[in-house]
Amino acid sequence: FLSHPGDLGVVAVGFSGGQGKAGVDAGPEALIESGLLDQLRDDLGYNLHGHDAVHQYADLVPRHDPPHRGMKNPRAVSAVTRRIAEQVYSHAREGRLVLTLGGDHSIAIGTIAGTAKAVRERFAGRKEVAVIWVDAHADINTPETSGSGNIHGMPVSFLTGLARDSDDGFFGWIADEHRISIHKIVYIGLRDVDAGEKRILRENGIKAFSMFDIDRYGIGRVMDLALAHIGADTPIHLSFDVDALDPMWAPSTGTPVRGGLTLREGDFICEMVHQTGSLVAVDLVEVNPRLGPAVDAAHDTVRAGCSLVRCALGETLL
Ligand code: 5AB
Ligand code: MN
Ligand code: MN
Ligand code: MN
Repeated sequence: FLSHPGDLGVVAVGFSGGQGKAGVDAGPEALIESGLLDQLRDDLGYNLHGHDAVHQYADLVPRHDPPHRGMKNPRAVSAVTRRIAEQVYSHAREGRLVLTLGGDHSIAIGTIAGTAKAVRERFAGRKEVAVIWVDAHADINTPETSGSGNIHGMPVSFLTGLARDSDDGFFGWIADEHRISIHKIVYIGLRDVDAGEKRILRENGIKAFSMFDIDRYGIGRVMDLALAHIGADTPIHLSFDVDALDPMWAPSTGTPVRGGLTLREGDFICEMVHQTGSLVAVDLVEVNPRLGPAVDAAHDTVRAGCSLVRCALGETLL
């Protein structure tokens, strides 16, 4: 397993403001306590950077944060994701693979903004990062199409520029260098997409493989098609929402949806992405150890999350 030693930047994000349920901010601590980072260092041989702290960003969360365009906690999420973008960028600029542990999925506004900027710089504007978004949900609501106002359901619309705001305090800090092309995102695992989101996906010709496609073609063909869509020699950011897994494997998450991926299918997605050799960043988000029906729920979910990360970082390939 020491055949791919490399530098790994770790950003542990104890943040839950992109949605309403407490506890998802304890996700990183639970993953780390179960030994994930030790495994990455001792068993996989990575050189870890920035792993000593779980960031809470308390200084960036205002006491009073009323809605803006229907978004909940907009100042906090904007400021925290802006800071995460800087953290991820500074790891990626050093040539490190970046692992971000969430936290709710709003934090991907920061992680992907950070890698998009670093990739543009590294390739002098000749390459753009591609995103593989593994999720039960499309997370592409605009503030106007969202029914909930929860920003964890909107990150892709801000990252693609479908949603914009001129005020720096409300994501106006997102510049062209932070954005991703709508043609370089691929979804896998979708099964709970809002009507407004379906329209956005359709009207923009966005590539998406739903659970229907996985049942019909199998995960192997779906991954071949997903990677073919991205194209070879394209840096890849993998953003994995643990709710893509069936609740049987990942019950402790804020918005579980039945009929999801098996853990093996999730691991396989991560292995295929690792095998491209083009991975530049991984997010694992929406692990909420405070939620779940049974006593073992949190333990199972954390264990599944650790497995996904280890597969993305190359553990299981020979
Ligand atoms: B998650 C919903 N589409 O906008 C919304 O967990 C759910 O990051 C969003 O995928 C789920 O509130 C966000 C109904
Ligand atoms: Mn989701
Ligand atoms: Mn999500
Ligand atoms: Mn490898």
